[in-house]
Amino acid sequence: MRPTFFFFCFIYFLPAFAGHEWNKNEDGYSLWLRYNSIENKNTRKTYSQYFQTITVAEESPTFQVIKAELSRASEGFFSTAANFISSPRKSKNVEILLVKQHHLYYKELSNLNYGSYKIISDRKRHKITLISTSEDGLLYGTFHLLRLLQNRSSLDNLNITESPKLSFRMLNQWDNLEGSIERGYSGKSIYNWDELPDIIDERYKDFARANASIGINAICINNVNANPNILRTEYLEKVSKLAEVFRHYKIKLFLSANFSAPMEPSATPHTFKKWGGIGNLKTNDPLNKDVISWWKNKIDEIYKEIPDFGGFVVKANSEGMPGPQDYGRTHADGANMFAKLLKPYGGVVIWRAFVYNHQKNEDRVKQAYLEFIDLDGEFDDNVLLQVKNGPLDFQPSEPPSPLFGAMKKTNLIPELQITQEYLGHSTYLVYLAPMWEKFFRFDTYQSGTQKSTIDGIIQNNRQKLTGIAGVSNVGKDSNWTGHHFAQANWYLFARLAWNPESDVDKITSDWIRLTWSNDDDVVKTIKGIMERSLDNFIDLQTPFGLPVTVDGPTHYYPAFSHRNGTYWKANSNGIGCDRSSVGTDFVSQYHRQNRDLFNNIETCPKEYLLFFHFIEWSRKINNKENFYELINRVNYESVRKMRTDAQLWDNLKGKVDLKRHQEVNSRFNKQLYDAEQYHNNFLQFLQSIRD
Ligand code: GCW
Repeated sequence: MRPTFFFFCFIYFLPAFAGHEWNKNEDGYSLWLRYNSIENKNTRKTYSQYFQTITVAEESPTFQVIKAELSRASEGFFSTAANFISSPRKSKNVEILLVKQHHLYYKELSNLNYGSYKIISDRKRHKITLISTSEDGLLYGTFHLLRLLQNRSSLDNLNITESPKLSFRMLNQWDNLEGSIERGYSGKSIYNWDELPDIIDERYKDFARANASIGINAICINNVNANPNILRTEYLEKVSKLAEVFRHYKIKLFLSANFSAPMEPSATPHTFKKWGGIGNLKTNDPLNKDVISWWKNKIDEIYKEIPDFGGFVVKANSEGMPGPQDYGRTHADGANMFAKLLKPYGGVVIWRAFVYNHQKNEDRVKQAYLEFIDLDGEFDDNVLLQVKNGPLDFQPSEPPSPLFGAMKKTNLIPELQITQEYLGHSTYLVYLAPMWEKFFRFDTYQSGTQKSTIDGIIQNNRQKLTGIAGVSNVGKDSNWTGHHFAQANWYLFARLAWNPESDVDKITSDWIRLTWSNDDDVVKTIKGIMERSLDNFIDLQTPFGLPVTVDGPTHYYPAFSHRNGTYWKANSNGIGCDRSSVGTDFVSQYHRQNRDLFNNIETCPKEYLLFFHFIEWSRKINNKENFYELINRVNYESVRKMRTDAQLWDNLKGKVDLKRHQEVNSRFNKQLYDAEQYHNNFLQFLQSIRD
């Protein structure tokens, strides 16, 4: 080829490729906040007519955040700087308004939950009005509006009203002070404790921004297996810097508190030479007056540093953590001690219900209920009891915890796990939407409530202290979550936290459009891969709801033989765990309708079959197969289906950006290899017990 011809081709085709989303080698850091250039000329023209001027009449740190976001979007979409004006009288085009009492929409908006907003547009005047009674609402509304441009929706004649259904939409980070993350698979903790409070990493802001963009408004920044040192004065100075960053994004900071902090040495000679502000008491008894006054001083100190501090998350008397029972007190005694001290500041205590004891001669899945049911009505009204979605421990397939139907007088908030502790870490592509959707729609049959499904129950708490927590999957990896697709679980969690009744299908499409592509075929293919991924995973690792088949330390590698006899058993007759009324009788912790459903092998949903029943290998399941044949086939097919989906992804080469495409491909390769091993381990195990 002659050089001039080559040069001509290069120049000629360059513009055609330059604007395509898939031509850029993105690393995933932008998450779903990609404001790529709008290629379609008509769309670009219509959108830019709306965006010629933007009226933001108020000034505050959060308004600064809003303006920065609009500027970034304007640069990205139209390659022009945003044109802000501050006088509403001259207002044209986009107008961002904090409504005051006399305003037309004031009444409507103030009857809705805090953080609500409206987006209204007028096509003829090319005018979009975003209004709310709070800065929070305007922040969320701004991201909503930009989402419409990102997924190329029409901006004409909008009439959107959005209102968050839960008040605390919270992330729990299991980050340790030395930089590791418990059950984290995407690098180290984002917090650089050694550098704080002097150096404020940009990532803190980007993290807050990402969370605000999907409505998260509370973050507990340290592991529930809490290191008491976070309560030392020197750490609180660092924490307050993070709270400052979060505040502008309307995020409240929470801390996990270690129940034994009062007894910690106030200063240790080596590590905390000049550090103080903690401990030295002889007891942690929550009814002891010195302990109470120690916590009071600590809480006063925290609020002096962080006036909008959210409160504490407490893991007590669970997996070796200290708690009130060490002193013969109840969980309510412990929680209420904190609640009373936090109340004057408007703080809350989030008490975890994840308790069990291997020493007890009782089916582990029954223990949390037995521990808490008699305490219903005993908790102060600023206590929120945080209950894991399932009664065992974040399994790929387990029934909802019976506590959601049972506790009537306690503020309950569910805890979901975004990080994939039991779901293939950040190696497997597993989209958790189907699990969470099923959880929210589960009917507890609790009487006396307007809506007895879990999404209804959790909206009914006293004084609107409602919420939900998700165990974060964020780390220092360049794409935040290790696997590019793990971003979807973070995104989906937050959107469901905003409204657990939302249409999951719609949110999934949104995420794909914002993160990968607006091409309908691409969206359809990716959605299929995502939607099938959980079932495939369940069939591979926890077929028919057989819980915990992974090894102890990693929760990743197969360990069927080792696990046999813990939460289920298998022998030459069959496999599973009898939790029916003639077994451990766990079923009786549910209301009658569910008890009957789960109790009967014929009606028990197949995804929970081995969770509730011991099934004989020879049991005929359908016309062709007995249970042994069925479980073998299902387990084998899971790997085959994963392979098909990996191929579908591979076929998208050239339709999404190259670097991310390749990175997902290499994770798929590892997933397929590991899945094959898992399947083989299962086959060997079956053979060994049937021989
Ligand atoms: O699932 C188990 C995890 C622990 C975790 C615990 C909990 C933070 O294996 O790593 O500890 O649950 O939720 O408290």
